[in-house]
Amino acid sequence: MLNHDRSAGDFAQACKSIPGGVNSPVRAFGKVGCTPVFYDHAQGSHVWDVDGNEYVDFICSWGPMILGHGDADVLGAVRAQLDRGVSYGAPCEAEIRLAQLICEIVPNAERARMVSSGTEATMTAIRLARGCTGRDKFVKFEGNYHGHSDSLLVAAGSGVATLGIPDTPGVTAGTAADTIVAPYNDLQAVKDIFAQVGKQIAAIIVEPIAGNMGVVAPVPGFLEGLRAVCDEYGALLIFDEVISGFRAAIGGAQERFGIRADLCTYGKIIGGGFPVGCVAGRAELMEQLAPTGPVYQAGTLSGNPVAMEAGIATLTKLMQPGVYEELERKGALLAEVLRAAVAEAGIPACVNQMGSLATLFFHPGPVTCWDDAAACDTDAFARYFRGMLEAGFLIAPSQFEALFVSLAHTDGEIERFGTAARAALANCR
Ligand code: KE4
Repeated sequence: MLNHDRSAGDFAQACKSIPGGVNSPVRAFGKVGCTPVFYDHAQGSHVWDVDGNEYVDFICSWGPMILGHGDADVLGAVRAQLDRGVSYGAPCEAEIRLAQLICEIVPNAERARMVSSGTEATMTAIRLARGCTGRDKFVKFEGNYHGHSDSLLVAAGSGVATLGIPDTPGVTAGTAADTIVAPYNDLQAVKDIFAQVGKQIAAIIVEPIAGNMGVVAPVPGFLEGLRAVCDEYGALLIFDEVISGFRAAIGGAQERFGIRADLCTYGKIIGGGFPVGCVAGRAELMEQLAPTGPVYQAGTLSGNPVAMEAGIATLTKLMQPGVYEELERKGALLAEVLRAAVAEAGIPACVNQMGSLATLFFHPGPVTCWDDAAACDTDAFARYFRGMLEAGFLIAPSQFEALFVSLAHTDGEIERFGTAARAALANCR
Protein backbone atom coordinates (compact mmCIF):
# COMPACT_ATOMS: atom_id res chain seq x y z
CA MET A 1 0.00 0.00 0.00
CA LEU A 2 1.27 3.48 -0.85
CA ASN A 3 1.81 5.85 2.04
CA HIS A 4 -0.61 8.78 1.92
CA ASP A 5 0.04 10.18 5.42
CA ARG A 6 1.08 13.65 4.33
CA SER A 7 -1.82 13.95 1.86
CA ALA A 8 -4.18 12.92 4.64
CA GLY A 9 -2.69 15.53 6.95
CA ASP A 10 -2.87 18.15 4.22
CA PHE A 11 -6.50 17.29 3.56
CA ALA A 12 -7.36 17.66 7.24
CA GLN A 13 -5.65 21.04 7.27
CA ALA A 14 -7.30 22.10 4.03
CA CYS A 15 -10.75 21.29 5.40
CA LYS A 16 -10.20 23.88 8.13
CA SER A 17 -9.92 26.73 5.65
CA ILE A 18 -11.32 25.56 2.30
CA PRO A 19 -14.87 24.21 1.88
CA GLY A 20 -14.49 20.44 1.61
CA GLY A 21 -10.73 20.92 1.53
CA VAL A 22 -10.74 21.57 -2.21
CA ASN A 23 -11.30 24.40 -4.64
CA SER A 24 -13.26 22.22 -7.04
CA PRO A 25 -15.56 19.48 -5.70
CA VAL A 26 -14.56 16.57 -7.92
CA ARG A 27 -10.99 16.77 -6.55
CA ALA A 28 -12.20 15.68 -3.10
CA PHE A 29 -12.38 12.01 -4.10
CA GLY A 30 -15.81 12.07 -2.46
CA LYS A 31 -17.18 9.11 -4.37
CA VAL A 32 -14.13 6.87 -4.60
CA GLY A 33 -13.69 6.05 -0.91
CA CYS A 34 -10.33 7.58 -0.13
CA THR A 35 -8.82 10.93 0.76
CA PRO A 36 -7.44 13.01 -2.10
CA VAL A 37 -3.75 12.98 -2.93
CA PHE A 38 -2.06 16.34 -2.74
CA TYR A 39 0.27 16.97 -5.66
CA ASP A 40 3.83 18.10 -5.07
CA HIS A 41 5.08 18.43 -8.65
CA ALA A 42 4.49 17.19 -12.17
CA GLN A 43 6.58 16.58 -15.28
CA GLY A 44 5.64 15.08 -18.62
CA SER A 45 3.05 12.36 -18.04
CA HIS A 46 4.03 11.97 -14.38
CA VAL A 47 2.89 13.49 -11.10
CA TRP A 48 4.42 13.11 -7.65
CA ASP A 49 2.32 13.54 -4.51
CA VAL A 50 3.46 15.08 -1.24
CA ASP A 51 4.27 11.60 0.13
CA GLY A 52 6.71 11.05 -2.71
CA ASN A 53 4.49 8.58 -4.58
CA GLU A 54 4.87 8.73 -8.37
CA TYR A 55 1.96 8.30 -10.75
CA VAL A 56 1.30 8.25 -14.46
CA ASP A 57 -1.28 11.00 -14.84
CA PHE A 58 -4.39 10.38 -16.96
CA ILE A 59 -6.19 13.44 -15.55
CA CYS A 60 -3.78 15.97 -17.10
CA SER A 61 -5.41 18.81 -15.15
CA TRP A 62 -8.75 17.75 -16.75
CA GLY A 63 -7.44 18.35 -20.27
CA PRO A 64 -5.11 21.38 -20.45
CA MET A 65 -1.87 19.41 -20.26
CA ILE A 66 -2.19 17.85 -23.72
CA LEU A 67 1.55 18.36 -24.26
CA GLY A 68 2.34 16.90 -20.85
CA HIS A 69 3.29 18.77 -17.69
CA GLY A 70 6.19 21.21 -17.83
CA ASP A 71 6.54 21.49 -21.60
CA ALA A 72 9.81 23.35 -22.21
CA ASP A 73 8.42 25.59 -24.95
CA VAL A 74 5.39 26.59 -22.89
CA LEU A 75 7.50 27.27 -19.81
CA GLY A 76 10.00 29.24 -21.89
CA ALA A 77 7.26 31.49 -23.23
CA VAL A 78 5.83 31.94 -19.74
CA ARG A 79 9.22 32.73 -18.20
CA ALA A 80 9.94 35.32 -20.87
CA GLN A 81 6.64 37.04 -20.09
CA LEU A 82 7.06 36.97 -16.32
CA ASP A 83 9.83 39.58 -16.45
CA ARG A 84 7.66 41.82 -18.64
CA GLY A 85 4.67 41.81 -16.31
CA VAL A 86 2.11 39.26 -15.17
CA SER A 87 -1.08 41.29 -15.52
CA TYR A 88 -1.87 44.54 -17.30
CA GLY A 89 -5.61 45.06 -17.48
CA ALA A 90 -4.80 46.66 -20.82
CA PRO A 91 -4.50 45.37 -24.39
CA CYS A 92 -1.28 43.60 -25.28
CA GLU A 93 0.04 42.01 -28.47
CA ALA A 94 -0.11 38.49 -27.06
CA GLU A 95 -3.90 38.80 -27.04
CA ILE A 96 -3.85 39.60 -30.74
CA ARG A 97 -1.60 36.65 -31.50
CA LEU A 98 -3.73 34.12 -29.62
CA ALA A 99 -6.97 35.45 -31.08
CA GLN A 100 -5.46 35.33 -34.57
CA LEU A 101 -4.29 31.75 -34.01
CA ILE A 102 -7.75 30.68 -32.84
CA CYS A 103 -9.45 32.39 -35.77
CA GLU A 104 -6.91 30.82 -38.13
CA ILE A 105 -7.39 27.32 -36.72
CA VAL A 106 -11.07 27.18 -35.75
CA PRO A 107 -13.54 26.80 -38.60
CA ASN A 108 -16.15 29.58 -38.77
CA ALA A 109 -14.30 31.78 -36.24
CA GLU A 110 -13.76 35.40 -37.23
CA ARG A 111 -13.55 36.85 -33.73
CA ALA A 112 -12.47 35.44 -30.35
CA ARG A 113 -13.13 36.94 -26.93
CA MET A 114 -10.91 35.75 -24.09
CA VAL A 115 -12.23 35.11 -20.59
CA SER A 116 -10.73 33.25 -17.62
CA SER A 117 -12.59 29.94 -17.50
CA GLY A 118 -14.80 27.60 -19.47
CA THR A 119 -17.68 28.63 -17.23
CA GLU A 120 -17.25 32.25 -18.27
CA ALA A 121 -17.05 31.21 -21.90
CA THR A 122 -20.29 29.24 -21.93
CA MET A 123 -22.10 31.81 -19.78
CA THR A 124 -21.06 34.46 -22.28
CA ALA A 125 -22.09 32.36 -25.26
CA ILE A 126 -25.59 31.84 -23.84
CA ARG A 127 -25.95 35.57 -23.09
CA LEU A 128 -24.69 36.45 -26.56
CA ALA A 129 -27.09 34.01 -28.23
CA ARG A 130 -29.98 35.51 -26.27
CA GLY A 131 -28.83 39.01 -27.15
CA CYS A 132 -28.47 38.20 -30.84
CA THR A 133 -31.82 36.43 -31.18
CA GLY A 134 -33.92 38.32 -28.65
CA ARG A 135 -35.08 34.95 -27.32
CA ASP A 136 -34.83 33.65 -23.75
CA LYS A 137 -34.86 29.86 -23.82
CA PHE A 138 -32.07 27.46 -24.71
CA VAL A 139 -31.63 23.70 -24.94
CA LYS A 140 -28.91 21.72 -23.17
CA PHE A 141 -28.48 17.99 -22.71
CA GLU A 142 -28.66 15.69 -19.70
CA GLY A 143 -25.16 14.84 -18.55
CA ASN A 144 -23.53 17.71 -20.41
CA TYR A 145 -21.59 20.03 -18.12
CA HIS A 146 -20.88 23.56 -19.24
CA GLY A 147 -19.46 25.02 -16.03
CA HIS A 148 -21.29 26.36 -13.01
CA SER A 149 -23.22 29.42 -14.22
CA ASP A 150 -26.75 29.29 -12.86
CA SER A 151 -28.75 28.65 -16.03
CA LEU A 152 -26.41 25.85 -17.08
CA LEU A 153 -26.41 24.04 -13.73
CA VAL A 154 -29.47 22.06 -14.72
CA ALA A 155 -29.16 18.30 -15.26
CA ALA A 156 -25.42 18.83 -15.51
CA GLY A 157 -22.67 16.25 -15.67
CA SER A 158 -19.17 16.15 -14.20
CA GLY A 159 -19.01 17.07 -10.52
CA VAL A 160 -22.77 17.69 -10.33
CA ALA A 161 -23.43 14.14 -11.53
CA THR A 162 -20.62 12.76 -9.38
CA LEU A 163 -22.06 14.23 -6.21
CA GLY A 164 -25.59 13.35 -7.27
CA ILE A 165 -26.80 16.91 -6.76
CA PRO A 166 -30.12 16.83 -8.62
CA ASP A 167 -30.71 20.55 -8.76
CA THR A 168 -28.23 22.85 -7.12
CA PRO A 169 -29.68 25.00 -4.31
CA GLY A 170 -29.21 28.65 -5.14
CA VAL A 171 -30.26 28.26 -8.76
CA THR A 172 -33.69 29.85 -8.79
CA ALA A 173 -36.69 28.33 -10.51
CA GLY A 174 -36.88 31.52 -12.53
CA THR A 175 -33.36 31.10 -13.80
CA ALA A 176 -33.82 27.43 -14.63
CA ALA A 177 -37.20 28.08 -16.28
CA ASP A 178 -35.56 29.06 -19.55
CA THR A 179 -33.28 26.03 -19.61
CA ILE A 180 -34.79 23.13 -21.54
CA VAL A 181 -33.12 19.76 -21.07
CA ALA A 182 -33.15 16.96 -23.63
CA PRO A 183 -31.54 13.51 -23.63
CA TYR A 184 -28.13 13.46 -25.34
CA ASN A 185 -28.17 11.76 -28.76
CA ASP A 186 -31.99 12.00 -28.91
CA LEU A 187 -32.60 14.13 -31.98
CA GLN A 188 -36.34 13.42 -32.05
CA ALA A 189 -36.69 14.82 -28.53
CA VAL A 190 -35.01 18.02 -29.71
CA LYS A 191 -37.28 18.23 -32.76
CA ASP A 192 -40.33 17.79 -30.51
CA ILE A 193 -39.15 20.61 -28.23
CA PHE A 194 -38.62 22.94 -31.15
CA ALA A 195 -42.02 22.03 -32.62
CA GLN A 196 -43.54 23.32 -29.38
CA VAL A 197 -41.44 26.37 -28.48
CA GLY A 198 -38.88 26.70 -31.25
CA LYS A 199 -39.46 30.38 -31.83
CA GLN A 200 -38.61 31.09 -28.17
CA ILE A 201 -35.30 29.22 -28.30
CA ALA A 202 -32.13 31.27 -28.64
CA ALA A 203 -29.71 28.37 -28.89
CA ILE A 204 -28.78 24.76 -28.44
CA ILE A 205 -25.61 24.26 -26.42
CA VAL A 206 -23.99 20.85 -26.70
CA GLU A 207 -20.77 19.05 -25.92
CA PRO A 208 -20.13 17.76 -29.47
CA ILE A 209 -18.16 14.95 -27.84
CA ALA A 210 -19.57 14.52 -24.36
CA GLY A 211 -16.89 14.23 -21.69
CA ASN A 212 -18.84 14.96 -18.51
CA MET A 213 -20.95 11.84 -18.19
CA GLY A 214 -17.89 9.91 -19.16
CA VAL A 215 -16.94 10.00 -22.85
CA VAL A 216 -20.01 9.66 -25.08
CA ALA A 217 -19.73 10.22 -28.83
CA PRO A 218 -22.49 11.78 -30.88
CA VAL A 219 -24.40 9.10 -32.78
CA PRO A 220 -24.37 9.55 -36.57
CA GLY A 221 -26.78 12.29 -37.57
CA PHE A 222 -27.17 13.80 -34.09
CA LEU A 223 -25.00 16.88 -34.56
CA GLU A 224 -26.10 17.28 -38.16
CA GLY A 225 -29.70 17.19 -36.94
CA LEU A 226 -29.03 19.87 -34.32
CA ARG A 227 -27.58 22.08 -37.04
CA ALA A 228 -30.66 21.57 -39.20
CA VAL A 229 -33.12 22.27 -36.37
CA CYS A 230 -31.29 25.47 -35.48
CA ASP A 231 -31.37 26.57 -39.12
CA GLU A 232 -35.07 25.77 -39.40
CA TYR A 233 -36.07 27.80 -36.33
CA GLY A 234 -33.46 30.58 -36.41
CA ALA A 235 -31.68 29.42 -33.25
CA LEU A 236 -27.91 29.41 -32.79
CA LEU A 237 -25.87 26.23 -32.39
CA ILE A 238 -23.22 26.47 -29.68
CA PHE A 239 -20.51 23.81 -29.54
CA ASP A 240 -19.04 23.71 -26.06
CA GLU A 241 -15.53 22.61 -27.02
CA VAL A 242 -13.89 23.27 -23.66
CA ILE A 243 -12.82 19.60 -23.67
CA SER A 244 -12.93 18.71 -27.39
CA GLY A 245 -11.42 21.95 -28.68
CA PHE A 246 -7.89 21.48 -30.04
CA ARG A 247 -8.15 17.85 -28.86
CA ALA A 248 -10.64 16.11 -31.16
CA ALA A 249 -8.67 17.66 -34.03
CA ILE A 250 -6.73 20.91 -34.25
CA GLY A 251 -10.04 22.46 -35.32
CA GLY A 252 -11.92 20.53 -32.66
CA ALA A 253 -15.22 18.77 -33.20
CA GLN A 254 -16.21 21.19 -35.93
CA GLU A 255 -13.32 19.89 -38.00
CA ARG A 256 -13.67 16.28 -36.88
CA PHE A 257 -17.32 16.05 -37.83
CA GLY A 258 -17.40 18.68 -40.57
CA ILE A 259 -20.21 20.60 -38.88
CA ARG A 260 -20.24 24.36 -38.35
CA ALA A 261 -21.51 25.77 -35.09
CA ASP A 262 -22.46 29.43 -34.79
CA LEU A 263 -20.47 29.94 -31.59
CA CYS A 264 -17.85 27.75 -29.97
CA THR A 265 -16.48 27.88 -26.45
CA TYR A 266 -13.00 26.90 -25.38
CA GLY A 267 -10.88 26.62 -22.23
CA LYS A 268 -8.31 24.19 -20.83
CA ILE A 269 -5.85 23.57 -23.72
CA ILE A 270 -5.85 27.17 -25.01
CA GLY A 271 -4.43 28.34 -21.70
CA GLY A 272 -1.63 25.78 -21.58
CA GLY A 273 -2.46 25.25 -17.90
CA PHE A 274 -3.22 28.89 -17.08
CA PRO A 275 -6.76 30.20 -16.50
CA VAL A 276 -8.28 30.94 -19.89
CA GLY A 277 -11.60 30.57 -21.65
CA CYS A 278 -12.77 31.81 -25.02
CA VAL A 279 -15.88 32.39 -27.10
CA ALA A 280 -15.33 32.36 -30.86
CA GLY A 281 -17.61 32.76 -33.84
CA ARG A 282 -18.64 34.80 -36.84
CA ALA A 283 -18.02 38.54 -36.64
CA GLU A 284 -21.73 39.39 -37.11
CA LEU A 285 -22.47 37.59 -33.84
CA MET A 286 -19.31 38.33 -31.87
CA GLU A 287 -19.43 42.06 -32.60
CA GLN A 288 -22.65 42.16 -30.56
CA LEU A 289 -20.40 41.88 -27.50
CA ALA A 290 -19.44 45.10 -25.72
CA PRO A 291 -17.86 47.45 -26.54
CA THR A 292 -18.96 47.12 -30.19
CA GLY A 293 -22.38 45.75 -29.28
CA PRO A 294 -24.88 45.86 -26.43
CA VAL A 295 -24.24 42.41 -24.91
CA TYR A 296 -22.08 43.12 -21.89
CA GLN A 297 -19.23 40.89 -20.84
CA ALA A 298 -15.96 41.75 -19.07
CA GLY A 299 -13.12 40.38 -16.94
CA THR A 300 -10.23 41.75 -14.92
CA LEU A 301 -7.84 39.02 -16.01
CA SER A 302 -9.28 38.41 -19.46
CA GLY A 303 -6.42 38.18 -21.97
CA ASN A 304 -3.86 37.86 -19.18
CA PRO A 305 -0.47 38.09 -20.92
CA VAL A 306 1.07 35.08 -19.15
CA ALA A 307 -1.92 32.91 -20.03
CA MET A 308 -1.89 34.20 -23.59
CA GLU A 309 1.76 33.30 -24.06
CA ALA A 310 1.18 29.82 -22.59
CA GLY A 311 -1.75 29.33 -24.97
CA ILE A 312 0.16 30.56 -27.99
CA ALA A 313 3.07 28.22 -27.24
CA THR A 314 0.68 25.30 -26.74
CA LEU A 315 -1.32 25.82 -29.93
CA THR A 316 1.86 26.44 -31.91
CA LYS A 317 3.15 23.01 -30.91
CA LEU A 318 -0.20 21.37 -31.57
CA MET A 319 -0.09 22.73 -35.13
CA GLN A 320 3.00 20.66 -35.91
CA PRO A 321 2.52 17.82 -38.44
CA GLY A 322 1.57 14.42 -37.03
CA VAL A 323 0.36 15.59 -33.62
CA TYR A 324 -3.26 14.47 -33.98
CA GLU A 325 -2.35 11.22 -35.64
CA GLU A 326 -0.21 10.50 -32.60
CA LEU A 327 -2.97 11.48 -30.17
CA GLU A 328 -5.45 9.27 -32.06
CA ARG A 329 -2.99 6.37 -31.95
CA LYS A 330 -2.39 6.72 -28.23
CA GLY A 331 -6.10 7.01 -27.53
CA ALA A 332 -6.82 3.89 -29.57
CA LEU A 333 -4.06 1.99 -27.74
CA LEU A 334 -5.55 3.01 -24.39
CA ALA A 335 -8.98 1.77 -25.45
CA GLU A 336 -7.46 -1.46 -26.74
CA VAL A 337 -5.64 -2.31 -23.49
CA LEU A 338 -8.69 -1.37 -21.42
CA ARG A 339 -11.04 -3.53 -23.51
CA ALA A 340 -8.61 -6.44 -23.17
CA ALA A 341 -8.58 -5.96 -19.41
CA VAL A 342 -12.39 -5.89 -19.30
CA ALA A 343 -12.61 -9.05 -21.39
CA GLU A 344 -10.14 -10.86 -19.14
CA ALA A 345 -11.97 -9.76 -16.00
CA GLY A 346 -15.25 -10.95 -17.46
CA ILE A 347 -17.17 -8.06 -15.90
CA PRO A 348 -20.11 -6.04 -17.31
CA ALA A 349 -18.14 -3.02 -18.50
CA CYS A 350 -17.46 -1.19 -21.74
CA VAL A 351 -15.03 1.40 -23.05
CA ASN A 352 -15.96 4.52 -25.02
CA GLN A 353 -13.12 6.27 -26.81
CA MET A 354 -12.84 9.14 -29.18
CA GLY A 355 -9.43 10.51 -30.07
CA SER A 356 -7.36 11.00 -26.92
CA LEU A 357 -10.40 10.72 -24.64
CA ALA A 358 -11.73 7.47 -23.14
CA THR A 359 -13.91 6.20 -20.31
CA LEU A 360 -14.28 2.73 -18.85
CA PHE A 361 -17.95 2.43 -17.88
CA PHE A 362 -19.07 -0.13 -15.34
CA HIS A 363 -22.05 -0.86 -17.55
CA PRO A 364 -22.51 -3.68 -20.08
CA GLY A 365 -22.93 -1.07 -22.79
CA PRO A 366 -23.64 0.67 -24.99
CA VAL A 367 -23.44 4.00 -23.16
CA THR A 368 -24.90 6.68 -25.43
CA CYS A 369 -26.70 9.02 -23.02
CA TRP A 370 -26.99 10.08 -19.37
CA ASP A 371 -29.55 7.39 -18.49
CA ASP A 372 -27.03 4.75 -19.60
CA ALA A 373 -24.17 6.40 -17.68
CA ALA A 374 -26.30 6.86 -14.57
CA ALA A 375 -26.91 3.11 -14.48
CA CYS A 376 -23.19 2.40 -14.00
CA ASP A 377 -21.96 0.50 -10.96
CA THR A 378 -20.19 3.41 -9.28
CA ASP A 379 -19.13 1.25 -6.33
CA ALA A 380 -17.22 -0.97 -8.75
CA PHE A 381 -15.72 2.15 -10.31
CA ALA A 382 -14.53 3.26 -6.85
CA ARG A 383 -12.78 -0.09 -6.31
CA TYR A 384 -11.19 0.18 -9.76
CA PHE A 385 -10.09 3.77 -9.00
CA ARG A 386 -8.43 2.72 -5.74
CA GLY A 387 -6.71 -0.19 -7.42
CA MET A 388 -5.33 2.04 -10.16
CA LEU A 389 -4.19 4.65 -7.63
CA GLU A 390 -2.30 2.04 -5.64
CA ALA A 391 -0.73 0.79 -8.86
CA GLY A 392 0.57 4.30 -9.59
CA PHE A 393 -2.01 5.58 -12.08
CA LEU A 394 -4.07 8.73 -11.58
CA ILE A 395 -7.49 8.66 -13.23
CA ALA A 396 -10.41 11.02 -12.71
CA PRO A 397 -12.05 10.23 -9.35
CA SER A 398 -15.48 9.81 -10.93
CA GLN A 399 -17.25 7.46 -13.31
CA PHE A 400 -18.57 10.54 -15.09
CA GLU A 401 -15.29 11.91 -16.38
CA ALA A 402 -12.72 11.13 -19.06
CA LEU A 403 -9.27 9.68 -19.25
CA PHE A 404 -7.04 12.29 -20.90
CA VAL A 405 -4.04 11.14 -22.94
CA SER A 406 -1.22 13.58 -23.69
CA LEU A 407 1.62 13.60 -26.20
CA ALA A 408 3.92 12.84 -23.26
CA HIS A 409 2.34 9.44 -22.51
CA THR A 410 4.47 6.61 -23.89
CA ASP A 411 3.16 3.38 -25.36
CA GLY A 412 4.84 1.56 -22.50
CA GLU A 413 2.95 3.62 -19.92
CA ILE A 414 -0.34 2.92 -21.70
CA GLU A 415 0.46 -0.80 -21.89
CA ARG A 416 1.28 -0.78 -18.15
CA PHE A 417 -2.01 1.03 -17.54
CA GLY A 418 -3.74 -1.95 -19.14
CA THR A 419 -1.81 -4.40 -16.99
CA ALA A 420 -2.76 -2.47 -13.86
CA ALA A 421 -6.38 -2.36 -15.00
CA ARG A 422 -6.40 -6.16 -15.30
CA ALA A 423 -5.41 -6.44 -11.64
CA ALA A 424 -7.73 -3.67 -10.48
CA LEU A 425 -10.72 -5.07 -12.37
CA ALA A 426 -10.19 -8.49 -10.78
CA ASN A 427 -11.36 -6.79 -7.60
CA CYS A 428 -14.48 -5.42 -9.28
CA ARG A 429 -16.28 -8.66 -10.04
P1 KE4 B 1 -14.15 25.61 -16.15
O1 KE4 B 1 -15.02 26.73 -15.64
O2 KE4 B 1 -13.99 24.50 -15.14
O3 KE4 B 1 -12.80 26.11 -16.70
O4 KE4 B 1 -14.87 24.97 -17.42
C1 KE4 B 1 -16.19 24.51 -17.30
C2 KE4 B 1 -16.46 23.49 -18.39
C3 KE4 B 1 -17.21 23.87 -19.49
N1 KE4 B 1 -17.47 23.00 -20.49
C4 KE4 B 1 -17.00 21.73 -20.45
C5 KE4 B 1 -17.33 20.80 -21.58
C6 KE4 B 1 -16.23 21.29 -19.35
O5 KE4 B 1 -15.78 20.02 -19.32
C7 KE4 B 1 -15.95 22.18 -18.30
C8 KE4 B 1 -15.15 21.78 -17.06
N2 KE4 B 1 -14.69 20.43 -17.04
C9 KE4 B 1 -14.52 19.85 -15.72
C10 KE4 B 1 -14.08 18.41 -15.89
N3 KE4 B 1 -15.08 17.59 -16.49
C11 KE4 B 1 -13.57 20.64 -14.88
C12 KE4 B 1 -13.06 19.92 -13.65
C13 KE4 B 1 -13.61 20.50 -12.38
O6 KE4 B 1 -14.81 20.90 -12.36
O7 KE4 B 1 -12.86 20.52 -11.37
